[in-house]
Amino acid sequence: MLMAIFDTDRSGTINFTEFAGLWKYISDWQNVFRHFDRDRSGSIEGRELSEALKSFGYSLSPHLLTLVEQKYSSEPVAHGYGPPPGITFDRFVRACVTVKTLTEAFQKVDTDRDGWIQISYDQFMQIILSAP
Ligand SMILES: [Ca+2]
Ligand SMILES: [Ca+2]
Repeated sequence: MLMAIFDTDRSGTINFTEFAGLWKYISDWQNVFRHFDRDRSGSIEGRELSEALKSFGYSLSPHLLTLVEQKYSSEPVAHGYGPPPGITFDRFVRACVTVKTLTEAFQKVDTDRDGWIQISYDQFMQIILSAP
């Protein structure tokens, strides 16, 4: 996913300029992640997720927040080691980029901004496939 975003000249590799962009992007995200990981658990969970998304301008219903959390949380660990429960860094970035991509795709179609859209199967598939 990162490769696809940062390989801006689509050469299949990441050159120095692209790498610098990537590095800046990751360190920015790490700051965001640390900022919202209020209990310093190493993962984003519950309120931390809703606060993060709200600060990006996405106010999801509690039901949707639960779905996002379930979808992007690490699998529970049976043996007591592995990633902490909740959403770890790379999954957090993916969750935010997905929410952003899908929300923007919806808003582009919802031209009268009433929160409802009527779309064809083709448009629906385009929106889903545009998500990372
Ligand atoms: Ca946390
Ligand atoms: Ca509409």
